[in-house]
Amino acid sequence: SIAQWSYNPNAVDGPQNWKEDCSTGKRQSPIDIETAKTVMDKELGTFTLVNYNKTLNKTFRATNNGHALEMGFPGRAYNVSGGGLNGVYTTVQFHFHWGANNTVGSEHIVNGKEYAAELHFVSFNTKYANLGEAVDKPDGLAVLGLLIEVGEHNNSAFSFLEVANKLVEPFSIVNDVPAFTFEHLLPDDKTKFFRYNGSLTTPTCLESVTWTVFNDHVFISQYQMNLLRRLKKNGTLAEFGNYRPVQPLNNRIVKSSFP
Ligand code: B30
Ligand code: ZN
Repeated sequence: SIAQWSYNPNAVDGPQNWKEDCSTGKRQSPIDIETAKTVMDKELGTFTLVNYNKTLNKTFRATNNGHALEMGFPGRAYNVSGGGLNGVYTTVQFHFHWGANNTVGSEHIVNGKEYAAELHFVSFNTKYANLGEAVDKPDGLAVLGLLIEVGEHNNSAFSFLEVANKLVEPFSIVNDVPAFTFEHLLPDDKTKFFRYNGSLTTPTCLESVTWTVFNDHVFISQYQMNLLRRLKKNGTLAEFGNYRPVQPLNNRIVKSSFP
């Protein structure tokens, strides 16, 4: 089925009217992380990020998938474990969410504060055969979320964003992006993070994600931010961005790895 959905808040297919788990779920994402209500959990420990510090002899696939800029990776080279995750998760893609201007664009917000963009490293639990098998399981996915601010300095780790110039039209693909090192995209301090059980932030909003949102932010330049804003989906990505509004916490507890 070709389910139609958009980020237009006033449209019949906008976020308020998304169907399936988006409307019926009780562990939906994103959320507002109210730091005063988080509960520290010493057991969360630190992440083991296999090959995140290496530039492997590979190429990545960059796509405008119609709702975001996504970088896909072949094979199962990049793994995430530790950090309170049960088992080993293998990274399949990362993508960005952003806004029409720098005051909006992140999906998660912290104490009501929105950031200009958010990066999601998406990994699936290797106890499942593939992403498709994992995507509807309660422990199927682990997403690492990074809050992005627009800073004065140019962060060369994000220079791959130049590929956005070739991804302006929806469903464009660039297959031969030279591999780069993920570690430089992550905040220096990876020991401070928030943890909760949530969902995919796009339809069908399946409730399969163990969420990590790092406490420290990363910076991109205004020029790099504007590269993301060039992507089109019938014009609506530039107009409304591609971030979902925050969802009810319900009875969930947000843990923190630090006091
Ligand atoms: S997110 O990190 O919560 N924004 C998916 C993974 C992570 C998030 C959202 C969605 C996902 O795997 N969706 C199903 C597969 N998608 C591919 C994709 O990720 O781009 C197919 C699709 O929707 O039709 Cu869009
Ligand atoms: Zn996302």
